[in-house]
Amino acid sequence: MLEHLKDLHAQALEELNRIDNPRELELWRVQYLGKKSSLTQSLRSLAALPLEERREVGAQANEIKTALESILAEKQRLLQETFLSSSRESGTLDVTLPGRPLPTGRTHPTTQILEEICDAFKSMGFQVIEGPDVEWDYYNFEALNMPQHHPARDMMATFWVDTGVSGKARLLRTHTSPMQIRLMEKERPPIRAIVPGRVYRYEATDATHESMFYQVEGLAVDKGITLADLKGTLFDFCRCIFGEERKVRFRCDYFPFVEPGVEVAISCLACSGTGCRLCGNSGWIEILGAGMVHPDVLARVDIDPGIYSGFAFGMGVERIPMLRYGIDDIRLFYGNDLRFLRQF
Ligand code: FA5
Repeated sequence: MLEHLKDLHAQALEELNRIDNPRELELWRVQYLGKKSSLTQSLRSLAALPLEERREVGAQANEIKTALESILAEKQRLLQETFLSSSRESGTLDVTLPGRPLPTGRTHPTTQILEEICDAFKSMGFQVIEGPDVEWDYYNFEALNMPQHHPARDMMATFWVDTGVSGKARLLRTHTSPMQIRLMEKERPPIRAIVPGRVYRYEATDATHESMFYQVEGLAVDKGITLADLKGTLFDFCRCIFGEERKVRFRCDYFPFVEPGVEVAISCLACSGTGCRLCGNSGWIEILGAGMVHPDVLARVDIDPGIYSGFAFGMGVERIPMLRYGIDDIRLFYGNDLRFLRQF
């Protein structure tokens, strides 16, 4: 056995001397140090030898293995060096060239602001939930006090998926408010939740209107909730997102599913309120609609409006970074122009 190991060692060294390329070196490694090599087999068969012989053969086999491994590493290094210097001489490889930078992705500005909005409301105790983009007519309109032929349906031109009978037709949700109903059907007060998501409107686009954009819906239902709670929550939110110095306008508006309804606008950052293309020369940009949940809506989901009350709001997400960074066209968000997206 010892003789066999010595011969093996000598043969391995002799063959290694003749090798001058990495492919042959790899074949050599497999033959002399691989799992099926004679050396590995010898080490495996040690258990069958008598104790004395086992010690001697084991020590010898391990010594040869270590020697072959280190000479292999040395040969690999030499071959690599030879390869590099010959490539350098023949001019096929310029090792001084800097590596090619890999382009790194980044978070879309809408996602960044959504995370910020969610964090602001989470810190006020709201949970974050999501709902379906394809919605039933019932949730999008009927349950929100907009039966078929109600004029308020015209405020939100709709992409219909299929036009079944009223309530059973399906559409791309025109706002996140249907989640108010889904939430109240599932949970009993106290409820405090926000719902971020995409909404769709079949309308002509302009600097502040897209046909697909994001909204964040908010809903709070409990005993004793008043308009003052809504105002406090939204003012806190605006201060948190836009800073103390931004002016916030709170005034009456109409939405069939709230009573009273309000609209919140922020003084235009692009023109500081003097009027520009972004704010349609009004000095203000409307960011959300809100109000106290209509008693009929509460009653429809079996929440007693005599005991409970609630507020709801729905904000346009893209308008927030538009205000903050002075972006004067909402269509830039989904145009996939990397020059725009790389700025955030
Ligand atoms: C609604 O969608 C109501 N669901 C909001 C609401 C919720 C009212 C809860 C009461 C209670 P409105 O259509 O105004 O309302 O849209 C809300 C916000 O979405 C607007 O203030 C605006 O910031 C944004 N928005 C509306 N239409 C567009 C559009 N085409 N492109 C971009 N943002 C829009």
